[in-house]
Amino acid sequence: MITRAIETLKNSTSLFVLTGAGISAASGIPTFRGKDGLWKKHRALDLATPQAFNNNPALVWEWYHWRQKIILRSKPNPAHVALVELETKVKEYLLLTQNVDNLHQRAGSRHVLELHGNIFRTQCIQCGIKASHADIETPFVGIPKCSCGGMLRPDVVWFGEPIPPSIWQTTVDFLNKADTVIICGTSGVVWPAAALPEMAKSKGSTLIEINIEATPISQMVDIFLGGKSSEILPKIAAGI
Ligand code: BV8
Ligand code: ZN
Repeated sequence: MITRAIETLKNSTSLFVLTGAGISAASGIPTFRGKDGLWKKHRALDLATPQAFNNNPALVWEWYHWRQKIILRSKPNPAHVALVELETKVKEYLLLTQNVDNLHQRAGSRHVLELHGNIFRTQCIQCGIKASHADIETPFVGIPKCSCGGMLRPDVVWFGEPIPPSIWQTTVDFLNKADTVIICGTSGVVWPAAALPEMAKSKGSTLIEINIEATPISQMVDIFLGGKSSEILPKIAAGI
């Protein structure tokens, strides 16, 4: 099957790659739904919402601070690095990540579209200004503030919040012309990202899924590669 994926990608002129938490698993970042998942310990679905932040901003910030520390102690893994190589081998390439961990950027990927924002960026809820932010050296000392005095929030898309329209438009525009789509390390249950494989399929793209287990989209993909993305993606990148 991996040979078929390599042959397909050798003939691709526009490649769309969608990644989820699974691609960062090999870096030691807990996924959301895995056995050590974020949802379990910290009921992420209850914390990654505007309501949770309005009710208890300090608790939500503590959770993000904890995640920033885990991520900064980690590093990009061979799957992230393989995508940097893949980007140089295809004429048109777009990497859309659902992850907020900045690991694709740290690996060297140049064109990363962040569907759900970035945990190392903040936005002021008063004046709206965005800034990079990772004060993890200190123990959590409370809610960060903007120079205007407003409270800062993580610049991520919470449940119930819309995807930034420009990000979604860029995504759909590229998907409409992509001849091949790689879906890597996502459980395919979070919307609207979960709608993308079906959209690509309806446009006639060839779908390649990389996951350690089957997902709700597995029955619609053309090539399913069962296994770890940190083992499969380097083989693909080397074969093209
Ligand atoms: C919106 C940022 C509308 C924050 C995140 C019912 C139907 C349809 C939609 C909904 C519905 N009920 C509610 C909704 C909407 C909701 C939603 O989809 N809920 C889900 C739970 C049903 N969606 C939203 O709210 C979205 N917004 O709909 O807005 C709107 C429009 C106009 C105006 C107002 C509103 C916003 C969703 C974004 C949420 N934010 N992240 C943060 O991170 O703190 S989502 C968060 O969870 C991640 O970013 C990620 O996207 C998602 C987790 O998914 P995965 O990445 O897939 O991770 P997961 O752990 O689930 O799976 C890991 C996979 O990897 C597994 O398959 C595993 O097998 C695999 N794996 C593990 N190891 C490896 C591996 N694969 C390969 N190699 C390995 N080594
Ligand atoms: Zn401000």
